[in-house]
Amino acid sequence: SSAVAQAVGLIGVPFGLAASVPGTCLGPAAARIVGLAEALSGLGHEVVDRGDLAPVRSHSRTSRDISRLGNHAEAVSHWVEAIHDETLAALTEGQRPLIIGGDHSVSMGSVSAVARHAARDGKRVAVLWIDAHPDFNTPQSSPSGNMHGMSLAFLAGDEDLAEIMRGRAFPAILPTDISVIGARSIDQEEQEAIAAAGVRCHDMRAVDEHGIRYLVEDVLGSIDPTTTHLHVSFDLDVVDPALAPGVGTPVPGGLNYREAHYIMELLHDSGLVGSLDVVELNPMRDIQGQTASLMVDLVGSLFGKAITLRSRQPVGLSRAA
Ligand code: NNH
Ligand code: MN
Ligand code: MN
Ligand code: MN
Repeated sequence: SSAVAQAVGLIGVPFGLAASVPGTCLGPAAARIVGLAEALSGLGHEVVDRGDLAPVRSHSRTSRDISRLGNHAEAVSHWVEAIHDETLAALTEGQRPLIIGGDHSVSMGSVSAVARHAARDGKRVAVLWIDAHPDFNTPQSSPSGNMHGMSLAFLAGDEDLAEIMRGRAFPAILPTDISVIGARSIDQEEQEAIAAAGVRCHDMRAVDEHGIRYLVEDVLGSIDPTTTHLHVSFDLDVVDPALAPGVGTPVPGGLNYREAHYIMELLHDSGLVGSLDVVELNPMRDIQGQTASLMVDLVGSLFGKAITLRSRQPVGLSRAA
């Protein structure tokens, strides 16, 4: 491994009010209990544990009422701002952020900070959203009002959702820089919005037809690392509920064990991942901590754990220069 490897900046976000089922606020605690930090340091990474966030209520009393955006929008906004600031601090200190949720609204804070930081380096951000759901709903299209289903629409620049950041603009992610892998529960209007925007969506049928390697190569092949920072957002409900029961919205027909690990291994081998969030672990729904343990194992694969030693670039894995 490289002598100048970036330290991992670990940020826990015990927030779950943007999800339908209570319990994701316990995610960071469960991840710590099953040894997340130790797994990373065991792989040779320096880990700076920045602890778990608590939001500061900083909005002025005159700021606009945003409750129409979705359930618990005010709380979501406070947390998103806190996550944004902490992620930006980690990046500014030269760390590679690893955000542990919490529900998927945490990515509104982390990815917006990544985009802001990348812009300072003259770069843009590509997002790989590994999830049973594309989370591309807006306040208008959402069937539930749950804001974890709106994160990607926020990041792509939805004008109503921008109010979550209280007017603090960040560079929106271009829809053509967004890829989804593993989707199998997509709402009607959400589907139309994804198609209209040009988001790359590799659903579970695409996994069946092409296999993980082809899809990951397609995503990586679209990224020029000299101009683009890659952020990976991993929602644990992408994994089949038989393997990962500890999530709020399980959907049958998910990734199997090797498919999930193979994505992470290929991402590691690419050397392109600049930041990661892992979200939607719900310890209240878990069985004997198996989903928490799976989470730590999957993070390990992305950070270099391999079944056997092999050359860094697998034979034949190529991407555009
Ligand atoms: N699409 C649904 C909604 O917007 C469910 C979203 N739930 C998730 N997303 N877990 O990852 O309400
Ligand atoms: Mn930097
Ligand atoms: Mn999600
Ligand atoms: Mn999901």
